[in-house]
Amino acid sequence: MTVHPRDAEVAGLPELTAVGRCLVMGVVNITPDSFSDGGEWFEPDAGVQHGLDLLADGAEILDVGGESTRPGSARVSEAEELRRVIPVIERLAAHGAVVSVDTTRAPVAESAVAAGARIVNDVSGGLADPRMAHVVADTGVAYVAMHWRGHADVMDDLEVYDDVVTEVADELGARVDALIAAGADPRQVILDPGLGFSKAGALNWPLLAHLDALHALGRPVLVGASRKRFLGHLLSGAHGLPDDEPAPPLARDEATAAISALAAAAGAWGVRVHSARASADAVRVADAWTSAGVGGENLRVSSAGPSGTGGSTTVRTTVSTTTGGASAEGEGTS
Ligand code: PMM
Repeated sequence: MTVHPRDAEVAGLPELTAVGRCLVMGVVNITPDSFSDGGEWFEPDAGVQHGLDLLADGAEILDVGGESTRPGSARVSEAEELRRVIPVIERLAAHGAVVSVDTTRAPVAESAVAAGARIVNDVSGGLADPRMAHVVADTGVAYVAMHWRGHADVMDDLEVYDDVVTEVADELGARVDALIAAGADPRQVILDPGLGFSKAGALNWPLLAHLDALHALGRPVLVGASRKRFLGHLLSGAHGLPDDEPAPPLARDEATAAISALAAAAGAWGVRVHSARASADAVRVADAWTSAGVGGENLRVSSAGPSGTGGSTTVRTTVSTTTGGASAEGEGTS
C-alpha cells in the first residue's frame, strides 16, 4: 500500500509521525525585526514564555529563529544568531518541547542540535551554506528544505518563473538530491514551497493549490503562509482598506487559520504559524472532515425544504456517495 507523504516516517520524530494529522509548528522569533512580531519576544525569558504559550495553545513543534528573513532585511552575524537562539532552545528542549531551529547557517544548526533541537528548518534548503547538507547527514536530524532563491536583500528580484509550480518542485527535487549526495537519509527531509520567498502575491496561490506537485517528490510538506503579505493583499478590501494597501500582519490570523484547514485537508504534514490556537482547531476540523471520507464512504447529505404550505417542515433528504478524495473535499468548501 502506498503511504501518503504526510504519513511517511520522518527520521527522529516518531511521536510526531504517530499524531496522524497535520502538525502545528509555532513560530518563536528571537529577532528585533521580523515582519509580523519583530521585537516582541527578543529577550530569552520572553521567548521561552512565548514558546510555552504556543504549546499550551496546541502547537506540536516550536520553531526558534534568530535572524529575520523579511524582504530587504540585513543579515545578523553568526555570533549574534547563536546568542539569540541557543539559550531559548536549551530551555524549551528541557521543557520537553520538540524544537526546530530556523537557520541557514551550518554552525548554528550544529550548535542548536547540540542544545536540543530535533529539526533544522533551513529557508535556503541548503543553498546558503554548502556545509549544511553535511551537518544534516552527520546529525541525522529532521530537516526542512524550503524553496529559496536568494537572501532577503535580493529575493524580490529573483521571482522570475514560467511555471512556478513546476520550477519550485524541480528546484526542491535538486535540493533533495544534493542532501542525499552528501550522505543524508531521504527520511530526514520535509519540503516547503517557501511562500513569499521570491514569490509575489499571485504566485503563492498555485503553489498552495498544487501541494500534490511537492508530494510527488515523496516527502512530507510544511506550509508557511502565516501572516504573509500575499494574505494582506487578499484581505485589503475586507478590512475597509484600499486595494493597494495590505491588511496589517495581525489582521491576517483568521486567513492563516483558513489556510491551515485547507493545507491539512490537502495532506500537508505541518503548518508553520505565529498564532497557534486557531490553526490547532483548523487542523483538527480538517482531520475529522477528511477522515470521514476515507475509503469512499463519503456521504453527502443535502436538504431541500421546507416544502408545501402552512408552515410544513417536511425536509427532503438525499444521500449520495461521492468518490472524491479527501483533499478535493476540503478544497471544495472554500
Ligand atoms: N517563513 C519565514 C521564516 N521561516 N520557514 C519555513 N520552513 N517556511 C516559511 O514559510 C518560513 C520559514 C518568514 O518569516 P517569519 O518567521 O516572520 O514567519
